[in-house]
Amino acid sequence: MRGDPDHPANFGRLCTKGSTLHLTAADSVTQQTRLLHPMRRPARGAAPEAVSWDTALDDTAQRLANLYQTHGPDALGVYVSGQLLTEDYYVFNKLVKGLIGTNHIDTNSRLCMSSAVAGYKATLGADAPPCSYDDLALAQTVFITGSNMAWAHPILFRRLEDARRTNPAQKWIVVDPRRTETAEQADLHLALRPGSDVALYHGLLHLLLRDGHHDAAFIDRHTQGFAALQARVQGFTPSETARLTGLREADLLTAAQWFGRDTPTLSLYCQGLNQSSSGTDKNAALINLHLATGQIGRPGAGPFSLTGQPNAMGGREVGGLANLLSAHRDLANPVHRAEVARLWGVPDVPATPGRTAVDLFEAAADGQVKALWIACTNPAQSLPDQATVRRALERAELVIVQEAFLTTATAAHADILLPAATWGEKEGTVTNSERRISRVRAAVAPAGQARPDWHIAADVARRLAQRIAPERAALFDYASAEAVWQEHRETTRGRDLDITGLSYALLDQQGPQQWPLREGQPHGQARLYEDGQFATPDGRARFADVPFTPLAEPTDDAYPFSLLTGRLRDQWHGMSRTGTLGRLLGHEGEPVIDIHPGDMQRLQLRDGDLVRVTSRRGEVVLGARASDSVQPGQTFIPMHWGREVLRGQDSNGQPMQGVNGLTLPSTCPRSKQPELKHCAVRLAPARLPWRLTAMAWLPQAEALAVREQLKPTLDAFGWACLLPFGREPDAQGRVGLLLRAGAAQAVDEAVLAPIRQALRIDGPSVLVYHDLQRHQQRALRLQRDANGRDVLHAFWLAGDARGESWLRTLLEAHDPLPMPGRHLLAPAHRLTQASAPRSPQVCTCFNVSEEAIRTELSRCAGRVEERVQHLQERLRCGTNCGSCLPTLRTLAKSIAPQPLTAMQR
Ligand SMILES: Nc1nc2c(c(=O)[nH]1)N[C@H]1C(S)=C(S)[C@@H](COP(=O)(O)OP(=O)(O)OC[C@H]3O[C@@H](n4cnc5c(=O)[nH]c(N)nc54)[C@H](O)[C@@H]3O)O[C@H]1N2
Ligand SMILES: Nc1nc2c(c(=O)[nH]1)N[C@H]1C(S)=C(S)[C@@H](COP(=O)(O)OP(=O)(O)OC[C@H]3O[C@@H](n4cnc5c(=O)[nH]c(N)nc54)[C@H](O)[C@@H]3O)O[C@H]1N2
Ligand SMILES: [Mo]
Repeated sequence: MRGDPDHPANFGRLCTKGSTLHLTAADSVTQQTRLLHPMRRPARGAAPEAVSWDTALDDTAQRLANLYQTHGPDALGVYVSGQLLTEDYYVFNKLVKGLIGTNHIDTNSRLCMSSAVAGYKATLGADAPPCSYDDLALAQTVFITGSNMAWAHPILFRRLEDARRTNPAQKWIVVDPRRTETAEQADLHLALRPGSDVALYHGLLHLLLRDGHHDAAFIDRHTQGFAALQARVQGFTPSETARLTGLREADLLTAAQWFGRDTPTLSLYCQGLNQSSSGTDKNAALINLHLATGQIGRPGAGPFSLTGQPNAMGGREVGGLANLLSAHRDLANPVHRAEVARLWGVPDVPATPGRTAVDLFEAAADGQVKALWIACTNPAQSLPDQATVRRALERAELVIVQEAFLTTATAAHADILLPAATWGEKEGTVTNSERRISRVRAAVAPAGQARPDWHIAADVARRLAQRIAPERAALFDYASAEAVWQEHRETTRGRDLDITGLSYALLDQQGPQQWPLREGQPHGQARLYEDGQFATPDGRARFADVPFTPLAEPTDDAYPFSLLTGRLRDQWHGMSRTGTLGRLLGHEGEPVIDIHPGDMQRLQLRDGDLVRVTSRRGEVVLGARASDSVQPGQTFIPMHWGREVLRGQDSNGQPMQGVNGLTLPSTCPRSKQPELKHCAVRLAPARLPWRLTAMAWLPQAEALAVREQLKPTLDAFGWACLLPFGREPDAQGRVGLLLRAGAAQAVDEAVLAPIRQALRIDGPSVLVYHDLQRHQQRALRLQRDANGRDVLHAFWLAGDARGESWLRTLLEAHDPLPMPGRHLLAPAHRLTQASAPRSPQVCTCFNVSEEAIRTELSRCAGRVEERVQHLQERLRCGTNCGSCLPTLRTLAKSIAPQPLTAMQR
């Protein structure tokens, strides 16, 4: 895997997930995890069986047609994804609105960007990020809010680091309740109270006006609605704002001063704003600051919403949401509906807005929506309030899952599984945050019988049309992805995102282009609104006079802790791909919840203890970790930990649903984006004294299949997690699998024996110690190396799992054992002695451990940047994707060089 040095967004840089793609797309992984052919489940709960494409497509179309004829078009719901290519998205949208005749198509972008869309439209008049990535280098103040760029947009963050290196006067303000790696590097970190953004932005506007840092001429000439907002922010005095946000007045003053400088100010923001019951207001209140200071439409300035998924922008462009139509048209607008109907060659498109993501699944849980067709998203992991999602998937009469991987939580509920080709196997286009359209090309053939999503959607559409509206079958006769794209291009004519000047050929010849790019124009537009003309009927931007509203679910006596959720550096959402690789689990290897050290103490928790996290909707058990990156009263669980990795039975005997079993379905009233970032929880030590830890090196061609085989068993425990481990495969190409579980009482041998067998910790080469009375089992799989010495290949500690860290060290080292193997069967408390846990991995690309970095740093003095450079030269860490640079810098700051000993000198 190599980046494209000529691509104007990344200049060849890749993140850890991209640079390991050749490993996660390797045959050994694909054969065990990908959905390789169409499948159908003979009955709910039964294993799915392979069928031909023709059978799968006919069956899908027939069952959709039956439900359509019995219950009408609104009984069908389609749920797609910002990871589809623009062409895929376009066909799905036309299929639902132009053929079925319902607007029940929504996407996971509802969980991601819909507040950004609503915020832009409410203020600037159109859903268009006005900035360019080049602005990162031109800004003098960078206001990063609700974004952990260092982890979630690492390539852009590298560009920002470059910018500050070139221009040391550039100031970074980071607004985040947590001290993230992004916040660590800020010149000013505003650790605001969760959900208090609107109060903060109003408070900053108050100060900007008070100190005369606003741009009266700009307000006068190019905006509307200032007076009402001005009246509102009068109340947001520094002391009141400090009270509402929990910030210091002095910090508010500094932030206002830096924001209000005459030099360009750029805001970068993401889910800390969007995923909120006041998501639209948060977005709009931030944009207010740019309008009031005239910080928009010029180089280095503007409100720049960072897009989440690779093609969330493309999805917005084709109007693939329940309230939108092609090319940024609005469903509510009869003229827009007529235009789209004409373009598609259908009499009309339905007027009633469709159900949005959360609502769609609630309607399925209530029995109103009977069919769910889910493509390129994993709602049984990523939607809030999983108990409802589960009911929806169980109650729906037909669940179609169009996926690349068979291993997702949603696939387990599918009646029909349609195998999709994935990135690198398909043709099309995507659009990034700076409105830049890139071509995506196939590098390899699709795995198994997988097909491109647009192709599958068009195939189903034609078959469905034959059954419900034969005259419309021809609407889906596309010869290629390019043909789909050309139709999409035509819908943009005369719209704000007009791309009539663009073609696949032009993209191939001249590389990625920004929209708008109208017919006859030589290139696209880098910045919008440079002339102060906004996309509103009178050309004036609108100030948003929005109230400050508290969180949907504030903490209280019953649920006293605030739970925040977000991303990890090396994982992608439900982990269908990234979770297959031990190397990507080197940074964060197991599900844990971050809790403030003071709270840990009060709850009598120590690092690694199990904690039961309970919200009004569900509970989950996971390890506790003391961390002062969260404030007292706050906790953090990465969004990735779903049922794919974290399982077990809750205290009511129900299967635990991962982090989103806890989160709540409240949404922003305007954008309908759910408040995935916050809910109220209570914490208690989880009393599961019986423990199991097993780690095994297994043949690469089997390990992931073993994991799939074991998953259903894991709900027998009170808590269990099952993950790959190991930076590299061992010398024989084996990869690691780690199982941890806990239970209130000793677990039956009938449950345990098949697990041991699956992990190959049984048979003649295994040393076993069983203490039946105390329910202790210890077992080791050893293998003789070429020199006749024993090497540890797997261990199993059940009952009492203490001592595991030492065994783990031996197992990961692949070294011959320092003592006879039977000594390792000694009781746990003796094993725990002398355990030296392995140093965590810092650089994923070059596999560099923290210990190696500490050693190297102890040998070199100098300024932080010099020491980091030294590390890069010596160990290569941080020279590929750069994701570990913030950590390297932190280490370089904190580890003092050791004076040389006489001998070294
Ligand atoms: N490694 C990795 N990168 C990714 C992804 C991934 O899965 N893994 N996913 C991609 C996608 S789809 C998306 S949408 C983006 C998301 O990118 P980000 O939004 O940057 O990532 P998150 O970690 O979800 O949330 C950002 C921060 O919001 C903070 N926050 C929580 N509540 C508040 C609040 O009330 N106010 C403010 N100001 N901040 C708050 C959280 O503490 C968190 O640090 O990442 C993209 N990039
Ligand atoms: N608590 C909490 N929950 C969250 C968030 C949070 O911050 N906190 N963030 C939310 C956000 S912003 C987002 S974007 C969502 C993401 O949530 P999801 O969309 O559920 O996440 P992914 O795991 O990316 O799901 C994409 C699926 O598509 C499959 N796939 C990959 N390529 C293809 C393809 O080409 N075609 C098809 N058909 N399938 C393919 C993958 O295997 C994967 O299962 O999660 C949301 N949920
Ligand atoms: Mo997202």
